[in-house]
Amino acid sequence: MKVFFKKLLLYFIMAVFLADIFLYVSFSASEAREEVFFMTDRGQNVNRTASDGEKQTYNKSDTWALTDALGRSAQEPGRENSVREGKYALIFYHLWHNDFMRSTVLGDKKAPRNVSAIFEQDPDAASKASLWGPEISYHYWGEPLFGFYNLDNDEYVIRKHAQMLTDAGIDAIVIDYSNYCVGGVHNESSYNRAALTKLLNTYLTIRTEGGATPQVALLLTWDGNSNGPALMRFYKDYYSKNEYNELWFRWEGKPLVLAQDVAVSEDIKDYWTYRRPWPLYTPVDGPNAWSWLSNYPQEPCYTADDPKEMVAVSVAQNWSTSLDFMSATDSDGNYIAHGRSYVSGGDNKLLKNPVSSMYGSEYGANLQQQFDRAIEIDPSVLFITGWNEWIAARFLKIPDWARCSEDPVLPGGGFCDCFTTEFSRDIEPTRQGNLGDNFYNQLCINIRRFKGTGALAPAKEYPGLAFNFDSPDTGIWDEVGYVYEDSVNDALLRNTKGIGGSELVNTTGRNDFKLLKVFHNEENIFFYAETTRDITGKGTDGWMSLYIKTGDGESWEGYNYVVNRLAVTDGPLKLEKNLGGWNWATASDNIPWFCSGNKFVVAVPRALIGIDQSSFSIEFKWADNTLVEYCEDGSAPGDILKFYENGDVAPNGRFNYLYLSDAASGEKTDGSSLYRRIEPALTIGTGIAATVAVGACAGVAISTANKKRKNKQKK
Ligand SMILES: [Ca+2]
Ligand SMILES: [Ca+2]
Repeated sequence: MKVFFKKLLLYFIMAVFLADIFLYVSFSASEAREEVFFMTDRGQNVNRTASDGEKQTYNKSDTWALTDALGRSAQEPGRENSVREGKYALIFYHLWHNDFMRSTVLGDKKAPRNVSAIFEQDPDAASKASLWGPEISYHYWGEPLFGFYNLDNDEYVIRKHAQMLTDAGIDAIVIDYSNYCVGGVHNESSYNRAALTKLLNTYLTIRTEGGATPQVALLLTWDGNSNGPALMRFYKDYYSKNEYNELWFRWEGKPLVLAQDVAVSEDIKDYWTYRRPWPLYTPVDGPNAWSWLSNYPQEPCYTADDPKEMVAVSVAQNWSTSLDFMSATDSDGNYIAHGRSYVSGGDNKLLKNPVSSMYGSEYGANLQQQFDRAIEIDPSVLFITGWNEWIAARFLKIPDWARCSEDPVLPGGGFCDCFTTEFSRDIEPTRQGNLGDNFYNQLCINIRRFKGTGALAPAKEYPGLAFNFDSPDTGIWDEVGYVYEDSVNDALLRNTKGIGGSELVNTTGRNDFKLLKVFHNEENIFFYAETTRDITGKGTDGWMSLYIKTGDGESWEGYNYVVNRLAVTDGPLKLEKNLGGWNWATASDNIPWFCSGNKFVVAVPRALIGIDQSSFSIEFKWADNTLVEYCEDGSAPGDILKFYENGDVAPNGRFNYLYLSDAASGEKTDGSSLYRRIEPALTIGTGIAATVAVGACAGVAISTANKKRKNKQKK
């Protein structure tokens, strides 16, 4: 009885604040439609001073090579620095999963429910009420790569996100507080206090360790009257505390907040730089307003000084002629929101299955069109939506403001801001559908287009110089070698509970790469890896492996060769050549190596990897303990997403280090050729299903892992 009452009360509270939001949106939407303002040419951008926005620590990720699962590449660095000053990239970020899922988990034993998985199992799920959670309960559109995480306690994920976003060139996360203090009333369940505190403290720790994180800004509800009470609360709990000072994203010299200065007490009013949140997908109605979602062609948000201060870029949009649902259908039952594959002016698919591979969601055609538009305008800031929203409430009655949707909805219900793989707007990687890490890499590629790259100096040949494996002297590396860095403290361990109580465990963090060096002579390329502590784990598969991309021949995810993939105990290491997919053949079983303390060295004969010319460029990557799940035949599957999840890799994620000999040109591709390299997003994405290269073998391992997790959940 008690639980039932509590549930009713929670639903009532939720309904009240949702209704508040919707009423306000409905009002301002109709108002704004009356006077749609189109931005035309407003002249040149203004130059900003360095104090306007703080830079994250520079980790040289803009000089790393990157080619994604679809063959799309990032612009490579040239010999000269081409970083464009005064350009910033911000991304919309969510902390809400635990607080907003709390009542759902209490009221639904099957929570968290996964909308895309429900449709994958039964394409007719929309007509079956029994497959869904209660009305107004939250559902995930898919499962994140890192599982149904709870940021209140999951430092592993906060650290992974910080690293991935920094590597992508994101300057700040903008945390969604649009649901907080609606109506001016503090509500602990939408304050996300535990998650915000955990995130800020973890960011501070990462910085203390010498690592990099994005800066932080908040976005409050667009009801200006509610902003005052909210800001005063945030000031008391966070902004007034000196230790957090360094984390705020500063704009015009002060911490940026997306809010209005209405009803903020005078003593703290001047603390922030304000930008008014603009919730519609139309151009803003005046200066100093920022949108975070906009229909193509987006127009710049502006100030009196800067005609193109910011342009919004989004993955998908659930609004066309009226604010509406991602699950909206036409009268024939075809889904009509602007999903991941949607292209303005394109030949878009109208389908009845919202997870159909016919969409080609994985190509991100919508996001590419939005990026192309924004980069063409070339504002000071790109504000990208978004990273990790993941959840939306299930409505059985469509509210009045959703004018395109049919009411009554199908028994499955309606979902407003995110729905399925196609109809969602998160960039964070997932195994759902074919999305993989495509959107993350697309983000990296486009931010690099916008912000430019650092310089990559030529690597010199040292004729006659060699590392002597018979009489090893690691001092040689103090004098020579091209130097690369990897983040420290990123060989992470995880043991926490996710949403719904699932155990999220990862024990693969082992050797933590720190410093990597390379040099070559006429015959060999010498690779050196240094870790933060003494190297452990000898005798296991995937121990201190070196992946090499020469660009020639068969490859797995671009890698033509790998050194030390399989367990060794003694004797020389194996060099393997790729035979296509995750199939390798021994090219040499005589690779010399050295390991002592925290130092590891191998020499790869150039002739064996087809590098016999004086001028060459290769990409390489170190990986430790990423191969830890096995197929039924005992072999480890080739699953590149494990580079994000397991052990440590250098450089991070799918990136590779570039090693360009001094004779190699180092000429960067110009913007136009780069554009051609990512253009397939627009042309292929019209319906050809892609295959993210994960072998059948990987499927076995993944489903086994899922079973294990389910079993743990039952206990
Ligand atoms: Ca590391
Ligand atoms: Ca790393």
